[in-house]
Amino acid sequence: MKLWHCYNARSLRPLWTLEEMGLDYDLELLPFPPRIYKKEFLGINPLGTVPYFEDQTTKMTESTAICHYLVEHYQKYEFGLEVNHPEYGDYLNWLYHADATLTFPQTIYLRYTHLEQENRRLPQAAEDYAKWFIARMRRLDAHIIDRKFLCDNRFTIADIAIGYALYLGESLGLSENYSSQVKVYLENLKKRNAFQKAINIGKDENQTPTFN
Ligand SMILES: N[C@@H](CCC(=O)N[C@@H](CS)C(=O)NCC(=O)O)C(=O)O
Repeated sequence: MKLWHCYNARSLRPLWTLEEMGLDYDLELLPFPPRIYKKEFLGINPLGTVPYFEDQTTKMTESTAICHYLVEHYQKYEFGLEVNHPEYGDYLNWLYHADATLTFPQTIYLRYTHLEQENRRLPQAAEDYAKWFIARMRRLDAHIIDRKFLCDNRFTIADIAIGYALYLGESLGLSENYSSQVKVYLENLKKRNAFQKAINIGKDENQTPTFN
């Protein structure tokens, strides 16, 4: 298996998952954004995005889908839920919610506050999508109030998928508006050994904006 990763990018989801599962993998670290600083990467992944992942003939570009693939393909159900589990629908919903609902508005915020050149920055768009992100956390706020983990009272890749979105929001300076229960949930996830290992991979070579 091989994963292409940029420090702090969404490829942290599969990297954290690989570390939790103790699977063997090769890693290629890329400068961010690779489409500018590592143009040959476009020959491997024409989207130019990370994560990019290969496992024999399997080639994937969606961070949460790679985590899901690892659970299913390697039968690592201690990190996921099987289809006949009563919370399976909820589990899938958190997996999709993580990127489609929570990470998406943050990328607009990031683009118009940090990544664009000064003269193309859009404070109004950034502010609106920061509010959008916080408003979309209502479902998580209600769900996590009496839980330590999202599904089945145990750690799963749903926590990795959502936890990364919360970690990115924190890196962007948006976490002061998190509810107290979400702050506690995120702090607990960040204490995990596999997370601590994964977040430090590539730190020294990092060319990614720090976001802070
Ligand atoms: N939906 C994809 C999005 C992948 C993506 O857009 N990754 C960003 C980094 S977080 C990227 O590679 N951006 C580089 C670019 O847009 O050139 C996922 O969840 O993995």
